[in-house]
Amino acid sequence: MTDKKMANLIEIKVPDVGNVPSIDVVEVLISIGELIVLDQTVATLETDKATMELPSPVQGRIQQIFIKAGDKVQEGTLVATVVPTEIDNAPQTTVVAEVLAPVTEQVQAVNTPSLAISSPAQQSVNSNQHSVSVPIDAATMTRKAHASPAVRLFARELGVDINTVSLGSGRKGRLLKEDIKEWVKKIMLDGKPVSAAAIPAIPVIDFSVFGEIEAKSLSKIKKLTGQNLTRVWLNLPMVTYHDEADITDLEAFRSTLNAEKGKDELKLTGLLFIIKALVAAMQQFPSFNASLSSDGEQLLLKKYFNIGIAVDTPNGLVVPVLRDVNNKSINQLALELAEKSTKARQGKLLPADMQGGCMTISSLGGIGGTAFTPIVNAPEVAILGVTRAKMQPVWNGSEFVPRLMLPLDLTYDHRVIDGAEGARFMSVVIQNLSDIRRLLL
Ligand code: CAO
Repeated sequence: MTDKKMANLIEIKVPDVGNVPSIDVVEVLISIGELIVLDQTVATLETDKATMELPSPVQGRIQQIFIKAGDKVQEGTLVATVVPTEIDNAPQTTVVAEVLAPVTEQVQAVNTPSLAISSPAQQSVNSNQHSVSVPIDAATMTRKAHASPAVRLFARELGVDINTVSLGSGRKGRLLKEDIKEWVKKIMLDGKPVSAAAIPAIPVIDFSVFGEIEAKSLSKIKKLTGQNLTRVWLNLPMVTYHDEADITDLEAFRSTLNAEKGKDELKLTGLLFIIKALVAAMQQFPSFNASLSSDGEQLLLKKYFNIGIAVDTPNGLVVPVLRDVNNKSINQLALELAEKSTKARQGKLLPADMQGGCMTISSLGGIGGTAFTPIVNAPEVAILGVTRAKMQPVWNGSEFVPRLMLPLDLTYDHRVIDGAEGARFMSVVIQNLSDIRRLLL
C-alpha cells in the first residue's frame, strides 16, 4: 500500500484508565518510521491493577515516539505521532486510544466461559479414571499474555483463554493468530481434557499455603486412563443399575472343584464364572455386545465375545482382553486370566492384549465393597462392576435362610440401552450365576 504522506499528524495519547495517577510503560512496541495498522498495539501499559495494551486508533507511519519502557505516564501523555495513510485532508487531530485491552486476568480469576485447559492438579481429580500433559505450568498460568486486540478477538471467538496459551512466536513472546490456531490444533489432536464453555475450570489453589506438600508425577498409565475416563465421562450419558446374585450354590461348586485340584494347580475364582455368565447374557442381548457408530446413527453389533478385565497394577489400571470367551472353558479362562493379569502387573502387556473388548468387568470383590459405579470403557456400551459377596439372611417365603449374595453393578450407555433392557440383562446375568447349569443351555 502506498503511504500517502499527509501534513496532518495524528497524536496518540494515553486515555483515561480510571483515575490512575501513575501508569507504568512496560514496553513500547513501535519504532520511528514503522508503518502501523489500525488497532496494532503501540505500547503495553501497567497500573497496579492491570496490564493494558494501547491500540493505535489509526493506520499510518510513526513519525515520533515520546515514551519509553520504564516511563511513568498519565492520562493525556503524548505517546506518539502518526502520519496517517489513506485519510484525505484530515486536520491535525489528537486521538486518544479508546480501548485499552486488559490482559492481566490470571487463570484463577477467569470465570468467563473459555476453553481453559485443566491444570495438572485438576487433571488428576478424575484419575481413578485418568488424565494428561498439557504444556501449562505455574509460569504460564500467571503469565501476562501479550497480544494485539485483533488476536484477542480471534482467541475470544474460538473460546480460548489467552492466558493459558504458551508463549507467542511474535516479538518478545507476543501471541500471534498463528499461535492461537496452533494451540487449538494441539488441544484437538491431543484430546486433552478441556473445560469447555459449560464446564467452568476448577480453581488453581496454592496448597502450600496450608501446609507442606509434595508433587508426585502421575504414571503414564494413570495419565492415559485419566484422559480416557474424562472423555467417557463427558461424552456418555451413563446409568448404573445395582442388584445381587445368589451365588451360594456356585460357591459350593467352586469349592468342590478347587478341593479336587492339586497343590500347584490354578484355583478357580468366582470371577471366571461371572465372565461366563456375562457372555451368556450378551448372547441373548446383542445390544450389549455393540458399539455406536461415530455418527451415532447405527449400532455396530459384534459377533465375537471378548471380555476386558480391569486389573489393578502398581502403575495404575489396565484392561487386558480375554478373547472368544464363548468358546473357552472355565479352566482355559483361568489360565488366560492368570497369565494376562500377571503380565499386566509386570507391565508387560502389549497394546494388542488390551484391544478388541466387547464389555468389561471391574471386580473389586477381592478387596471389599457393597456397590460402586464403574465407568463404561467406551466405545463399549456397558461395564459390569463386582464387589464382595456376603452371607445374608434371605427370606425364602417361609423363613430366613443364609445365602451368599454377590453385589453387581451394571453401568450402561443410556443412548444405547434403555433402563428396562438394562434390568432384564442384569436379571439374566443373575439367573446364570444363581444356577450355572443355565450356561449349558
Ligand atoms: N466376593 C468375595 N470374595 C471375592 C470376590 C467377591 N466378589 N472376588 C474375589 N474374591 C476373593 C477370591 O476368591 C480370592 O480369594 P482366595 O484368595 O480365598 O481364593 C481373593 O478374593 C482374591 O481374588 P483376586 O482378586 O486375586 O482374583 P479375582 O479373579 O477375583 O480377580 C483381578 C482378578 C485381576 C480382577 C483382580 O485381582 C483385580 O486386579 N481387581 C481389581 C480391579 C480394579 O481395580 N477395578 C477397579 C476399576 S475402576 O477404577
